[in-house]
Amino acid sequence: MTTRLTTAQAIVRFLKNQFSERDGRQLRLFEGCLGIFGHGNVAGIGQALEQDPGLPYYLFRNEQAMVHTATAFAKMSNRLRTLACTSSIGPGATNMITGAAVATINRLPVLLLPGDIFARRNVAPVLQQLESAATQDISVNDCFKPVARYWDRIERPEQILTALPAAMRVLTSPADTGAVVLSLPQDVQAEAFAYPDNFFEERIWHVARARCDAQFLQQAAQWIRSAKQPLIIAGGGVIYSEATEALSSFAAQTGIPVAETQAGKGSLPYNHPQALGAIGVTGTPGANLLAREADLIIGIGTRYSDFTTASQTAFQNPSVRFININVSEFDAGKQSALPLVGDAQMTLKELACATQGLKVSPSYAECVANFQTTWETEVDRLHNLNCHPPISQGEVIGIVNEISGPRDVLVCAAGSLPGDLHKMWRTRDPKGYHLEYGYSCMGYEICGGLGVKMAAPDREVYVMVGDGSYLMMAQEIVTALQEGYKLNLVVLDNHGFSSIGGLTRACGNRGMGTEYRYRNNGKLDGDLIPVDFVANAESLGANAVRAVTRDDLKEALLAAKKSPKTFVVVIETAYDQRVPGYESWWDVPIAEVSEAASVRAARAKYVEAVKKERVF
Ligand SMILES: Cc1ncc(C[n+]2csc(CCOP(=O)(O)OP(=O)(O)O)c2C)c(N)n1
Ligand SMILES: [Mg+2]
Repeated sequence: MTTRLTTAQAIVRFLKNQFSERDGRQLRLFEGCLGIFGHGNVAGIGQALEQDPGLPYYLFRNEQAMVHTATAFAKMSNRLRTLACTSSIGPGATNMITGAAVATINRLPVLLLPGDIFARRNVAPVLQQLESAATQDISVNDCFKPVARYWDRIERPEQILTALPAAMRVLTSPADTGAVVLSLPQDVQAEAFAYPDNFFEERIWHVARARCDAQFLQQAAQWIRSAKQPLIIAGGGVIYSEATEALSSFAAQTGIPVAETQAGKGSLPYNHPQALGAIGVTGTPGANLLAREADLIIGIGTRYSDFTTASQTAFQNPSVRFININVSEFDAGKQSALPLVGDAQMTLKELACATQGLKVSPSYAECVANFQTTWETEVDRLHNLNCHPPISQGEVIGIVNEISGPRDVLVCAAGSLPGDLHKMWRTRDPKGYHLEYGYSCMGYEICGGLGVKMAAPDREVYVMVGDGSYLMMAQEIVTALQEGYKLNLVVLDNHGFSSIGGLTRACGNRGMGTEYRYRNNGKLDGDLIPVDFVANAESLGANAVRAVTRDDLKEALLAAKKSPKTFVVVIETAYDQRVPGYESWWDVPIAEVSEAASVRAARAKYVEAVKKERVF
């Protein structure tokens, strides 16, 4: 039996019948399709979505933003669900490239369906087509190739019979997942074909809990038994695998302390006896000092980014060894580790059995406990600096943390906030801390918050966003209002880039181009440019208030909590009242020659610091 459908109609019918399953729990793989229509998709995918409401359509304002929303939705769903994204050809398509990179780098599944130029070719160049004198087999959509985990161009309607299952496999593979791009030429979308009916039957994609090699597991248990100062680094994989309880009992059973990456924050509640908090460039003193001395690192679900390894200066014990638990062979092999290629939850449970009776020494356990107590005192200090307005960013974090509920979700991505949040945010729920820090993409915050809210409407979502990121991408506030998803947005206005401003000064420079100022005598050092973020948010339809003092901020956040509609709190924060770094370093190369003495001094320090970088 067959049914004649257009390629686009067949794609929509197929997508609404896909499910994921793990641990007996079945979910719709695609909760809907986000999009912006143009001539490259409106008569194809657009027609199909209008005809078949089984895959709900959500109108967005910017294609990059809609991919971030889909990515955040997938992250909040522990990669078991996602959203599809449809765009027109040309700029609509290329606007999605940054979003694809965010998804792929963070190992999160999104399905992108950019329109493409005519397969038929006779009417070329069509509006928005990139021409090449050397080939007709190229379009701007080829730019997706390096940022996609699967890329295909559908030149004939029957190609989706093999392309879609391949795409689904990648999306539901914990090891291979990322952005999947199916380029859909405008004419092919509208072409009909007699598709076999069984292609559209409900299909369940089982997400396996892979078990690692049994011999490697025994070897790992031996290494753990002989270690004197072992340390666990929990990455995003712990949370995606829903291994937080297994990690909590393994840490409690063995006494091995746990440090968290940005994606792994929330693996343990902040007050778990073995929790050391953040590690790396934006880490706590306890995590970083123990990493420096550790003789064994157990990395779970981590990519070992430079922020985690402090640009490979974090692990200074000459005989340090690594055990990596990871679903991806690629990540498991990093740091020349003993690779336990498998699911985090499954492997942790097996490792707990293999290390029964093992306990770290009492002196090591005491050291961990001391670090924890001292750190909590430091966080309290930073939360309560009581700076005169403008207040400090640390105080804003403390107040938002205090007013948000234990199951609420904090969302952020770029600027100086991620580092301060990584250190200071007291996470109480495995899904309570949502940082996009693989690509640290300015603009992810608000549309990412929308994706989180779509995935978990029963939780309050707090988006903390710098003025720079807000100015880059705030327009999806309109989409949140359109869909009735309520967000709590906190805009921290420090008139520019506190993060990069601090960085450029640390490199010996004077901060050119890092504050929002008028041009004055040829330079960007005039008065501050006042931007009325309250009026801006109100003009988009949100409720908005300005807070100045700590009390104002508390009052505004309580009003936001009660508000049924998206609520924006704007607060000016001190540009240079920063949370310090603790026992870490980040490799940002300094000019080797310069006319400025400050740059030469920074270079001299840099040359020394680089010597600590290790190759494993
Ligand atoms: C899309 C994008 N462009 C540029 C950067 C580099 N960058 C990182 S932080 C930052 C400034 C962010 O400003 P703001 O949001 O106001 O945060 P603040 O630094 O003031 O905390 C820039 C430009 C980036 N991460 N993402
Ligand atoms: Mg700023």
